[in-house]
Amino acid sequence: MKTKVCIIGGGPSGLLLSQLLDLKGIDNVVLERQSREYVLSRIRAGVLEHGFAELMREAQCGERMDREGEIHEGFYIAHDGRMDRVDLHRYSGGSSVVVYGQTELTRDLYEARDRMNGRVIHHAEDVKLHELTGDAPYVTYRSGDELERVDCDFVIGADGFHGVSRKSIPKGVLREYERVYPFGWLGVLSRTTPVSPELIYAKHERGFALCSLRSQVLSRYYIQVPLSDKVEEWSDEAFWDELRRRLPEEVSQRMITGPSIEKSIAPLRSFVAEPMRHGRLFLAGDAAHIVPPTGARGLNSAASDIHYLYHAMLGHYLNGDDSGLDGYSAKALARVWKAQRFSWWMTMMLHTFPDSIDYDKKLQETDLAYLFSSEAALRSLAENYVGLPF
Ligand code: RFL
Ligand code: PHB
Repeated sequence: MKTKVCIIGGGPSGLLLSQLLDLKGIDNVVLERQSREYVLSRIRAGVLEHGFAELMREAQCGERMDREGEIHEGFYIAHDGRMDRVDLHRYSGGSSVVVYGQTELTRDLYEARDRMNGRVIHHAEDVKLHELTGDAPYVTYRSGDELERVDCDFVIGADGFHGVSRKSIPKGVLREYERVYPFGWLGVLSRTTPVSPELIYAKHERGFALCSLRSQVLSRYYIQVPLSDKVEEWSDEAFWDELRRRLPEEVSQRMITGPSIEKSIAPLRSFVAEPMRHGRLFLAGDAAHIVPPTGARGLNSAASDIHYLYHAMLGHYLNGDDSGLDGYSAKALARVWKAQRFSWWMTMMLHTFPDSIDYDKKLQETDLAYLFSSEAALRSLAENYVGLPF
């Protein structure tokens, strides 16, 4: 098979780029290892920044998001038994975020690809990237017993943290920066009315908790747990009890609980791979960088990569201008590192660290005290949370 752009990974990054390129007549193929059902069963992000929402609209995929997504103009930080609100709208100069699940957004992207007869190949096994530094790269994969080959101009590695693309870059070329946190998030999705119409990030000595939502009838909650915990060890009842303990009483009293429809543990990690380009391979999204979910930046950072990559591809194919492609890695990384900094800061401020000394705890308290006493600090938080400009 021959195409212009071969995209590895049919998650939100890969599908969004595929859709945007196709709308401009740039032929592409998406190779996804899993089934569509599997991809759509992953419960992940919930908060989209303005720039991402715009990109979805540009991809002609924003209709349901605009209809069903919720605009959030603020969120709460619960600490020391009280709730402080971060007024995003006020402190970001009128901006907001959209609460719309990654699952729904990915479904919208798949449906858009279907409508345009986009080529998304599922169950692509054993994907291998070849001749990335030459003029004629190609990708091979197995489909059942058949070995298939895709010849292309460019390969996009949008295959997430565990994908094959980043690993195809020689060790001597790639530099990796990583911080692994000594805890994970246990998440529960339940068909219950959310405890709060706006998100609550809760700092508590027993551990961090987050009250989020997908709609006014679908709640998403998380609690910080040790890495040694197994999801099977957490009954629904134990989860709700622990969540309640970590919230201010006025909140836990009005918590409506119900059976979990999904329950999983995600480890927390910060990770960046540099550079994000190797020859004709370009990395995007989780394939190149991971953040702990505390700042809701992961999917949003993927979106900014796609924005840069999309415009770089337009430059190449429509104007014969390669400056976007040449500048991609540096431009994307500059923004990626700012999302890293913000996510790290939110994580450090709000979690309980098993090895922290009294001095560290005092600094955490002071971070919060400073935040809610300084308009400059609130502006900085709001500016980062609603998303820095692309
Ligand atoms: P994905 O979603 O991992 O998709 C990659 C796809 O590539 C496929 N794949 C392969 N395909 C072919 N060959 C191979 N060898 C392959 N290896 C892998 C995979 O099957 C998959 O379909 O990466 P992408 O597209 O870059 O998207 C990134 C986002 O998924 C991620 O950043 C966010 O979910 C992070 N995140 C959040 N981000 C936000 O912006 N806001 C949030 O509120 C937010 N909350 C979260 C999150 C992530 C979480 N977890 C579970 C890590 C909450 C959680 C709990
Ligand atoms: C979510 O709803 O899954 C969610 C929201 C905000 C975060 C992380 C996850 O910071």
